[in-house]
Amino acid sequence: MASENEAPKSGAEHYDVVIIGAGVSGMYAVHHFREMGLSVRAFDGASDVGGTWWYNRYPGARVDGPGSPYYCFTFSDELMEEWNWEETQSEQSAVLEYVEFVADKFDLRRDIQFETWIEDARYDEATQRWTVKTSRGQQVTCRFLICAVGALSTTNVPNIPGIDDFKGETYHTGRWPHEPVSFEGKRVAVIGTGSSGIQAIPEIAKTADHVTVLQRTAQFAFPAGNRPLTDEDRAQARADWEKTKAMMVAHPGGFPHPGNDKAALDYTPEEREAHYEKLWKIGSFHFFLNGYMDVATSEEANKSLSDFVRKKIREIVKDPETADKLMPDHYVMTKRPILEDGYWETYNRDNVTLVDLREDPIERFTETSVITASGEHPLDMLVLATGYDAISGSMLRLNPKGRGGVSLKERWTERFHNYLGMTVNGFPNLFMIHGPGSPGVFYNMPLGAERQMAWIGDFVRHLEKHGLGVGEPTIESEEAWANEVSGIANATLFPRTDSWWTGANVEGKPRYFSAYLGGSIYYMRIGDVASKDYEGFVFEPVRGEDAKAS
Ligand code: NA7
Repeated sequence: MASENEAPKSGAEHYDVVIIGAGVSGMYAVHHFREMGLSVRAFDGASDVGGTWWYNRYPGARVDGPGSPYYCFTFSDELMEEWNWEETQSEQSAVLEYVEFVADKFDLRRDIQFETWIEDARYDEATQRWTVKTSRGQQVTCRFLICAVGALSTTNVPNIPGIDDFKGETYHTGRWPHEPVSFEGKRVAVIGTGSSGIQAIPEIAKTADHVTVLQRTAQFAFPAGNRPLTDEDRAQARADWEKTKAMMVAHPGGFPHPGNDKAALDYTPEEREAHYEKLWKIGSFHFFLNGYMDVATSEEANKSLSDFVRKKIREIVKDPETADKLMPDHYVMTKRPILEDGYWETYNRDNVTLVDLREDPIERFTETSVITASGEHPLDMLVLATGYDAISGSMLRLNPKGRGGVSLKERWTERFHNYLGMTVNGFPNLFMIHGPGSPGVFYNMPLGAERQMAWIGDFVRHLEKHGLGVGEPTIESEEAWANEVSGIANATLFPRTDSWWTGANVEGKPRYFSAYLGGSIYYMRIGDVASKDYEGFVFEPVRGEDAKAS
């Protein structure tokens, strides 16, 4: 359990490193900088470690990537030896237990203060230090500010007329209560059919009286292919761990799979169909790891896969009208690929109704119902599976103030200016983890955090070695990085679809594809910058004794 919730201390506290967030990335940051001999303090609004995994307790929540045992930290071989993953697509509770185990093993909580929000973060040019103010009234200064604030943590709550008047239970999947939620005998509406909605809907439908799914965009979803891991699987994973880690580092997404250079258009339609059938049976992320690489770049290749999935949906969903409403019409993969377990079959149940909001939009909520163009749907509960102000949203919520008191919100009006996906001009010694301009959500996130933190650690050593106080990127290097990020994205179909990757899910947000799609190339690029004496950065010498690390 959380142990570091002591009352605020009087006077300012000083650390070398302040870490905002104690999810997977923030936890590793505590360990990494502590190992470097720096003084460290982390803060998190939650009551314990885990970040997204602490908050997302909705029914059906599971790892929806390539899965266990490789969605994990790699910095300690003992973790692979000691932790027994039970399934390939681990449940949320299993991932949370794992991160708690890591926190115990490395005594991370000693340097983490929970139930504490950072209300302000401000750079002081005279001392070359950041000062953060906490919700507990503390003032804490540091030389290095690590923003491990989460790429999927600021919830997106729809602004629908009357939604606040609704008197029934209302839950967002990203802020699910810790107490059990019963759906028994209840009429439940779910808004949202992204990863969270598609995981939650089948579970809710098992016990609810009725489920009304309010769908804005029909989605592609692939079988999760979850299976138990056996003792043999675990023994094999342990025996191969050294080799596996090297594969993970080399792989574009950070997973232990060989690279893939097969192109759909090099095969006949029959060969493609047979390959897709095989992958559909295996499930998990194999469509992306072992599928055809041109699906993300060629309209024709993309259509071969999207036609296949549409056919599968029609085969599973019995009512043709419902199946019609479930037909996705965007390029497959250009919204976050979704793994499902019984989602399509759920529409064969008598207690589930699908409302296509494109044809039948929501007009408003009342105290007891939602009214769409076609009529009123009485409700006892509303589940918002409406996602996040992703990638950039949590940085903007933090809204640090850099040189001259200029806030991130002021700098990020048109675009999320950054260099290497980690640093921002005017915000010296501030580092973002999994921020815009980095591979972030396109990469195995614990491994990505480790690799970004290794780079930041080297940056800190560079400052120490050369008697420098702070470093930050130039505007020119930010522009060049923006061109690089967009250049890679524009060679794919990803920017052509409205998604949280492009910021289209949040009103008023700059709309462009902000992730670095180059995968492992990213880590070569940042290594290259370091090896060239941090090309693209400017540095200031340490300004007097007061400015030195405490
Ligand atoms: P997502 O993938 O952003 O899904 C949110 C869903 O909610 C999606 O279907 C949205 O439709 C829908 N949505 C959002 N706002 C509205 C409004 N106002 N009206 C109707 N429907 C709306 O979030 P998830 O939580 O499912 O997944 C996020 C990641 O978490 C996921 O990739 C995993 O890695 C874990 P849209 O498609 O925008 O039309």
